[in-house]
Amino acid sequence: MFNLILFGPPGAGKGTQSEKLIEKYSLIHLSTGDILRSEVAAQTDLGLKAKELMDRGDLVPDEIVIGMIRSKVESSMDANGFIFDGFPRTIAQAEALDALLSELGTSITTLLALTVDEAELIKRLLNRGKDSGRADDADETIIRNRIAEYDNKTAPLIGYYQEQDKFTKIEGTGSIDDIFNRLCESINVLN
Ligand code: B4P
Repeated sequence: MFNLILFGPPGAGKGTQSEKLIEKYSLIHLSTGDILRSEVAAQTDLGLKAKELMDRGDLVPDEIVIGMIRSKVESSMDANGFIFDGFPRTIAQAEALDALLSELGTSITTLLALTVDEAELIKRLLNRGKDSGRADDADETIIRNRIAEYDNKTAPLIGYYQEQDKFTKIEGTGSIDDIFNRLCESINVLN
């Protein structure tokens, strides 16, 4: 299996590029943000717990997202592989993902990290907030909190994957197609 983590701060283009990559490489897209938003829309118990945290720009507790990912991965083990988009976001999530994949006889192939400067991230998210209906895109203070959550809890994953020799940086500014081509070049070396 080819198992890719698409990594980067909020607004780096993970969701945007995942859509294109799943089509080209026939991978299953697992976005914890999308799964959580569908739980919120369906007003499930999990969604009700997650909504307040997401609206503030805080991370949702590890146990919740790890449980969601486990059930999705286990039910798609006949796939060519997965794109993990927005997951893992903490060291505990990364350790749980490694343990789950090893239990299922597979592993992470590589992590591609989209790099975008903070001013551009804020601009993109505020722009999406004009019509996304997402409370977490609508307000600059909340966007800055999401970036702070990334800096404090998610950025330490860089070292975790560097130690496994699985970390590659990809320039995340420019046109969507140019960034897609950069990602494909890295994937084609490994796939
Ligand atoms: P996510 O849904 O993962 O949201 P995100 O980080 O904002 O990334 P997204 O994929 O949506 O945006 P993209 O960069 O593609 O998370 C939302 C919340 O869910 C989190 O804050 C947290 O509360 C919770 N959550 C999710 N996963 C979790 C986990 N594992 N653990 C705990 N909590 C979790 O795009 C952004 C914008 O930029 C778009 O409008 C796009 O059109 C635009 N864009 C993309 N590429 C561009 C380019 N090249 N040029 C110009 N604009 C571009």
